[in-house]
Amino acid sequence: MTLIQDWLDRFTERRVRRAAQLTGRRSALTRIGGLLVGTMAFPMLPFDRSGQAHAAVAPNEDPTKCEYWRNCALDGFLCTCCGGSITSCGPGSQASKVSWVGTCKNPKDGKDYLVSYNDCCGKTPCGRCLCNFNERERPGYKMGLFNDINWCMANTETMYHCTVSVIVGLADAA
Ligand code: ABN
Repeated sequence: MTLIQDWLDRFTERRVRRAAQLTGRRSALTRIGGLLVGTMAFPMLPFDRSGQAHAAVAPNEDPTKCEYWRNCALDGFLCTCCGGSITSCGPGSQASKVSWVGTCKNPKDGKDYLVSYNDCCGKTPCGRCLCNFNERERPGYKMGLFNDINWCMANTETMYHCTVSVIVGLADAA
């Protein structure tokens, strides 16, 4: 065999092997394996879930009452009395795209939590369980410090129905 034939042989073999690697069954398995290992790595990333650990409602707590700790800076109707829950709007209404965020102390652990008060929009005012807490509220000249606002303003459906109390995280997490 001449040098050129030898080189051509090796060149062709390399090309054929490469094509088989790219399109063959083994290649597909390798890719699927890589994907699985990749997606399995995500849950190990260091997300801060400390706020969520205290998001569950304890058996001795009543989120349908204004006095329930997460409602400490809420001004509106509790969605827990309006077909929703502490964190969901219930059928027929949608969570506001913007919200008022307050700080409430959880009596169980003495820690301060950021609570997002999202209004639920697109349905007539619920009219049940009206709470009006104004802790740390400031007069209406500064919107971010004033909670007597219909936060449905940025939604397509702007009618106010009720308000949910969603824990965002620990207030002092730096
Ligand atoms: N954020 C509750 C609300 C809705 C309409 C008017 C005042 C307050």
